[in-house]
Amino acid sequence: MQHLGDVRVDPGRARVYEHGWQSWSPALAYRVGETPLRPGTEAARVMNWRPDTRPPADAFWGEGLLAVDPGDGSGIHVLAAPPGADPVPSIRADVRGDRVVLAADGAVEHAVDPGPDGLHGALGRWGQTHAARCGLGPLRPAPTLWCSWYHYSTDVTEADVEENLDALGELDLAVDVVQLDDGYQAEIGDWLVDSGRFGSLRETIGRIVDRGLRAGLWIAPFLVSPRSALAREHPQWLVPEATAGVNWGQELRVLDVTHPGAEAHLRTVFTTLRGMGVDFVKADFVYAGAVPGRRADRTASGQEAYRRGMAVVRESIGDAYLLGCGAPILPSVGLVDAMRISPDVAVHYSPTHGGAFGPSQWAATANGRGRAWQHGRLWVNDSDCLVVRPAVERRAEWAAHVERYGGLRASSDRLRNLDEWGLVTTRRLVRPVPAEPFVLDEAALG
Ligand code: 9PG
Repeated sequence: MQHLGDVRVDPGRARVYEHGWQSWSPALAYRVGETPLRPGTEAARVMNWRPDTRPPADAFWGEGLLAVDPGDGSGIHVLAAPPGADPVPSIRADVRGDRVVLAADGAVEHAVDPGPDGLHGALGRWGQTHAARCGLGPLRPAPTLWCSWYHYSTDVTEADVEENLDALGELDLAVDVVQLDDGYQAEIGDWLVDSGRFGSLRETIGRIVDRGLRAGLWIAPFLVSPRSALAREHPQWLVPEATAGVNWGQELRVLDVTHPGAEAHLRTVFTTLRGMGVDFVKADFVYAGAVPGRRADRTASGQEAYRRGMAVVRESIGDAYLLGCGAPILPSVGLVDAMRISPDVAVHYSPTHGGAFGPSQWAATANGRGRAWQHGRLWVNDSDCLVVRPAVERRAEWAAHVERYGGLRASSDRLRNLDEWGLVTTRRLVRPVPAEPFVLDEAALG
């Protein structure tokens, strides 16, 4: 690591903002005496932090972005990767009494923003400038959604979608897109093969479109299950020995999009889905595409492979709306319309699995605030779905969070399970939001 300089701070008031690698990684501000969250397991490090780095337990660590508020009004220090940095550098901040010692493993720009609006103001201005330097065009506001995941999980069936389509018609909800999540596919990687348990993807999409709604689909385009037909038939399309972690009870392999056969396959998958009527894509677990490894194109880094893979997705789906999820944040600027900026919400408030930053209302809320400055600048923020059925703990707090920080508004309850409050709240909050920055105050960072 190269030393970047020292910042003098007021140890009682100073804060450090760590920006994590991908959607599900923590992006939080800490007081300098606090201990930052770190992965508890190897799977969490790969899937929720960054596969190619090991953040220290005793120092702050940002992936491509870290900010220091000295707490004395002298301005916010923003340390950030320049546009196109590959690899995105890691930035380290060690607290030594009344100094914060900064270092990075690659080129980093260091600016002092005079404020006076704290970390959020400085980060928002950094985001605005970064977007312009990346040549980002106008942002597309998100459609409103109904999503199957947070009630049905992988057990969703064609009949469940049908039931909610009926309910949407009866309940007067302003939903544009019905987005089918994980569960329709035979295997991770075999996206065009129906799971016998689900029913028919093609017919489900047809039913959505027949009702005058737009069809949305979840897919994890760079993941391959070792159990899939794809892995069996085309082992040369996988990045040798690379792992994207563990989920669905299996170790996940990585698609090598720099292999011409794999790239052609990716195009076929997305043009076929587009041809079926898919008009909204939730491209999930896409950090996998950037996992380092030996690819067919030896000149391509993980990040380069990721960008190429996402470009293939974009080209193949035409003007369908593209939501990134589990996505490396800085390398995705310009590639997606909307971005999940938090771990998953859950029925419970505190994490019950997946470690300290596992699926939970607490973690989703913390990151929704920590990345609120990105909305309307880098993309539309997806702060995760509104879930307001009676079973949801502290549901009014979650609804208030979605109302304040949700740029993409999606309902993910079984609609017939909503009581009167849940229904009124869903009607009120599932509506279009302008793709313009939120007005934030310092309370946003907690
Ligand atoms: C479908 C889900 C939903 C959800 C996504 C994503 O670290 N993990 O093991 C991990 C697993 C699942 C997950 C996030 C992290 O959820 O965010 O909205 O689409 O996949 O499987």
